[in-house]
Amino acid sequence: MTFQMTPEKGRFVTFEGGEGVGKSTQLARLAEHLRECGFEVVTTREPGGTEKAEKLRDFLLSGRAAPLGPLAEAALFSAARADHVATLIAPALKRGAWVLCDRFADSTRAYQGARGGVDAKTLALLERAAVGETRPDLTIVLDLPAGEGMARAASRRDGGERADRFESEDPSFHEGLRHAFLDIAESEPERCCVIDASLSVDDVARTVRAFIHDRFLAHAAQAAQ
Ligand code: T5A
Repeated sequence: MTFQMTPEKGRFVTFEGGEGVGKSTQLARLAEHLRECGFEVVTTREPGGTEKAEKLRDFLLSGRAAPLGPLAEAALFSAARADHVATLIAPALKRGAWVLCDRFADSTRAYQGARGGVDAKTLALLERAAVGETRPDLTIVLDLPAGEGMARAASRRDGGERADRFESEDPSFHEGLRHAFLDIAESEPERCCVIDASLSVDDVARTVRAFIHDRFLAHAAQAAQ
């Protein structure tokens, strides 16, 4: 189905969850589907998405920021996010594009907050400064037992690649992350939907598409008739 109408403003969809749950895979599948529907789609990721933010990504994921502690890491993720929002995300939304982002502010809440121990008030201040009004319209939380996600992430890495800063954390850290994302989704049900990521790639993609159509496109299709 092709949608002839251009939305009055773009849609901002984020994918969240633990390591290896299938965020990148599902983001690519949704982007393909939305492009087939006739929309402009911008795909991006965090940390990263802009030249400056990608430099911070290298620093953070190499583990060189780890000795500074979770508060400093949260500040660096937020600095990368501020540039990403101002330079890429907000302008794309303004011109009516869909922006699909692999991780966003919920990852800071889960990794540096729930697991790193940075207090919620401090994180809320950093989030407000970095994100402003550019908040996701929908966050898809892919849910999978941590062991399965870590096994998927390990099988994706080629022989020489090492686990990064956060993949190297112990299993209890990753199981805690899973619950942190579920807690976020439970606290903001109007923004978040949780999808069982243990299903096949095709089944998860179908479920994601169904959420997108229910939330955004059913109304657009009716209006276009
Ligand atoms: N971080 C990030 C913070 O600590 N704070 C922050 O604020 C932010 C933004 C980013 C790291 O930074 C941390 C979190 C992360 O540790 P990253 O490299 O972007 O690092 O890591 P991830 O986001 O975890 O990305 P991954 O690539 O590891 O996982 P994905 O994207 O969830 O999974 P994907 O799609 O690459 O799939 C992994 C493997 O599983 C297969 C795929 O083919 C692939 O081989 N797969 C499936 N297999 C079976 N069934 C399915 N349904 C499958 N779906 C995918």
